[in-house]
Amino acid sequence: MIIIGERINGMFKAVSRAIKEKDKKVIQDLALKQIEAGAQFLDVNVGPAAANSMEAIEWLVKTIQEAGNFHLSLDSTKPEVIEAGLKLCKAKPMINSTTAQKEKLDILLPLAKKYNASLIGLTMNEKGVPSTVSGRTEMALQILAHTMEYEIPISDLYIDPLILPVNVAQDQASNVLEAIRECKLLSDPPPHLLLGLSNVSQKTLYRELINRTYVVMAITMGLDSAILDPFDKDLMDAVITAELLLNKDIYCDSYLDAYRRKEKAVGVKG
Ligand code: THG
Repeated sequence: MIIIGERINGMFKAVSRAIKEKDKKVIQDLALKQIEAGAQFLDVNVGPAAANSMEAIEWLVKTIQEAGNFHLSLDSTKPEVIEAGLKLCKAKPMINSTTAQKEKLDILLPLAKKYNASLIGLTMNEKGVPSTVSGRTEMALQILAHTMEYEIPISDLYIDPLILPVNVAQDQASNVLEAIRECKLLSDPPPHLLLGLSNVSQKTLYRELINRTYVVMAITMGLDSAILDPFDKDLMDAVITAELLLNKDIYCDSYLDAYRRKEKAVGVKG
């Protein structure tokens, strides 16, 4: 699994405050601790409150890279904010994200190419997120076709079928699972499949249990990457165990430790 740490997001009050007050330590601690916990990428989102998002993302990227040259996932709906971050990235970055809208693809695919970045493609367009499995799969196909046209390797494409909170869109959780399975069949080799896992449990009780259960179900369907909270050790252990049970790793009594050691030695995969 490719793990993208979700914690550097202005949605969290501590991060939003750190951005406002230019408190480097809060951000650098979050970066180092997420990597230590097993994240291979760090999602970087200035959040809704940032007064100047260009300046905020530049400060975040510079501040994080003072702690190490980590792979960053630049999370913004504004291409100009993403590009401001891309210009500063030292390790291969990820663009988070494009939608299936042609106008968006025609801006973000050239950016991915110019900066040799991976790209997350959300299965949505100007009308929103489709509620059916086939709607999501169709949009994934549009993103895939454009990626090929721009001659960007499919190994750099991450399709995100967009999981919604189970307390407001309960029927969507199973549709997303089905969409993951179908999107894996769209090309050979297939694109990566990614979720912003914590969305599923926003404002629910038993958040950790819902996240942990859903990630295992999604991995069974072919999920191979997720934006999640790497500080949730039970969640990370569930991810590692799901991959073991799908025969992606060799069993040994100390497989949890062995996986963590191997991840550290190998660094980023895919
Ligand atoms: N797909 C892609 N990118 C994404 C998402 C996605 N980026 C953002 C988001 N979704 C993934 N990241 C988070 C980060 C935090 C939370 C959920 C998803 C979260 N935050 C707490 C909350 O809302 O309850 C904040 C609590 C606090 O303030 O402390 O749950 O789907 N490509």
